[in-house]
Amino acid sequence: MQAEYRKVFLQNAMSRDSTLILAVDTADWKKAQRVLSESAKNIAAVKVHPEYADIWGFSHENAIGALKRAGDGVPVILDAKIADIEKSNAMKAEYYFTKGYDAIICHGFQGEKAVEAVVSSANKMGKGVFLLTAMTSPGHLFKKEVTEEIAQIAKKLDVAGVIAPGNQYDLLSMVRKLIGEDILILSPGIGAQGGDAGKAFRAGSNFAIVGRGILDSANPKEESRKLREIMRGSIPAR
Ligand code: O7M
Repeated sequence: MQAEYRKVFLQNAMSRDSTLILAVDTADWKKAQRVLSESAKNIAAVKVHPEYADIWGFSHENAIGALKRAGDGVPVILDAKIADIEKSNAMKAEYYFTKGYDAIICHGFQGEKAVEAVVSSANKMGKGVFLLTAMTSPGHLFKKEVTEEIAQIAKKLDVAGVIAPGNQYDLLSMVRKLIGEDILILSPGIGAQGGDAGKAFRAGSNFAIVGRGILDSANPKEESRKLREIMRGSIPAR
């Protein structure tokens, strides 16, 4: 069932001709709206933290609607980083999916059963799950063995995709080997956190998640166009 969502996500990316995801990380809604509409033609999706709806003064439903309007109908991925026990994870996933988010980001370190709760909620509602296998932050505690085990959970549950650091290429290629060719890799850490889109792409990433590199650039349209070009070809014809 996650394979179905993956197909929908990929078809969307192909029809928008982009594998760039904009992280709309700004408390200023006017800025978010402006940058998103300027870069809409160059992006496949947006990623948003759950707090922004409230920060911008919207309900979740209205925030999703406003993002989609500004972004020419882009899918909205919720960066909820769900990390709880089975029952609580199921509650959180259902809550957010009911609001209208298209996909959700979930931690993996809480174990397979707890991740499965998010996956089954997503499957019931035709939504996607992206599993976090490691983080970009300096000094993160995702030891290689932990990332390996989370990647194995991703493969076993056949999630739509995983999140793997776009600034740690060895880790990225290790994740790619473990999950196989079908499961998508979405990579943050490009630009402001030192990662290079081309290197991430060559290490096995399919989608670049970029916030500050676009939001803080003098020309978001041009910056997103450049990143989109660098990532071109990151989803081989399937
Ligand atoms: O491009 P940036 O550095 O301005 O923003 C990166 C975004 O990706 C920001 O929204 C972070 O919360 C997120 N992110 C990371 O930076 N590192 C990670 O390891 C994981 C994420 C993320 O998206 O997790 C799903």
